[in-house]
Amino acid sequence: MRIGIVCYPTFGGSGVLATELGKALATKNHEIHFISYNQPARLDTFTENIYYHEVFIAKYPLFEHTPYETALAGKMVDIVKSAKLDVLHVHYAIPHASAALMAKQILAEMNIRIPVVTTLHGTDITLVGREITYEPVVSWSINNSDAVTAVSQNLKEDTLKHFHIRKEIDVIPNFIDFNRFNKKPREHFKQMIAPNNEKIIIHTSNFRKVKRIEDVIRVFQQIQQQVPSKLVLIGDGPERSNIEKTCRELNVCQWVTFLGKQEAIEEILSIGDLFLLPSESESFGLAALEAMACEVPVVSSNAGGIPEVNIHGKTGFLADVGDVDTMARYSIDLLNDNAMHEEFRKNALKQAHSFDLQEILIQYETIYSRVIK
Ligand code: GMT
Repeated sequence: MRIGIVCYPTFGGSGVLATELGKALATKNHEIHFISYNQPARLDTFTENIYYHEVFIAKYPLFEHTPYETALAGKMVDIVKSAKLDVLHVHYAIPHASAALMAKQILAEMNIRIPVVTTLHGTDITLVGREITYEPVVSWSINNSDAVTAVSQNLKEDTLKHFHIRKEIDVIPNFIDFNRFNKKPREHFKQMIAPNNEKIIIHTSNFRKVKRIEDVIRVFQQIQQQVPSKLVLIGDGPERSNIEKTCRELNVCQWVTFLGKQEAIEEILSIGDLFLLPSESESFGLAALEAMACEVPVVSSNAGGIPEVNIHGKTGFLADVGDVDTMARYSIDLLNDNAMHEEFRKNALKQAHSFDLQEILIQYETIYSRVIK
């Protein structure tokens, strides 16, 4: 199939997932055309069957805000025609889905049929999409897409609850590529971070408020008082200076390492003993899945779709959003009990296998075939 993938090019979960999906589809001989305003972060090497088309946004003094949606729709029209695409798969409703539907209508007038598959990722539904000005556009885009997928059952339910939806929504969860995400022997690296064999706690995100990274620091402070440990923070974003401030206030700076944005997250996860994800809202929690694939148990909040990934008492523990004390208690118990920790490591890996890329890929291919027919 010739598939157009529209996504955000940034490090955020939806862009990462869309890029990895395209790369995997290309290995199965599909022709993939990425359309975005920048080269997607994980599209960093030349790969056969993959093309990248940049959306150029013409500037004009009249525009206080550049009309990205219009430029994107125009680009989609162009690529559908020139590359003879069979399907457009847009990731994140705003503004990708409505732009794709505009392109679809323009193409229909040229007697070209292009089905649109929309994948909902989370904040397009749970946060920004609910804004009173966006809601009617998001509802309309979902109802008029040829197929709609949500990355968790919880996100599907949230969508049905908060929008006016007539369209069937398929749940296709996030996936993991085990060729990349697996526990690797990285003793030298562990030695560098934790020279006295301290436990290594990891959090990775885009450092936005919704991730509640201050809770990560508060949980870690309590862990540190009971268990010799180090905290490794991967990523960057708007909350960075607040987090540094919290570290200073709680007097934990000496045990916290900020690694910034990292490409090879799996290398760092490989030396982890525990992953923390206390998010306020999380449609799925790809970061937790990546940790579990590297055999790292997870202590998380029970927000959104996280309980579909992290199983309480098996692969880690869940607590209410903001319940730092309970998260700390679970973490300390787990880190102090070698047998339980070993069992949770194995369970985490086993659970991660239920989200194997190869299986999930087939589900997307089935949807493409359905809408192309
Ligand atoms: O939360 C992020 O880090 C980015 C965000 C996005 O919109 O790109 O990720 C969302 O999509 C991911 C991939 O489907 C999910 O795994 C994340 O849970 C989801 N984030 C939220 O719902 C907050």
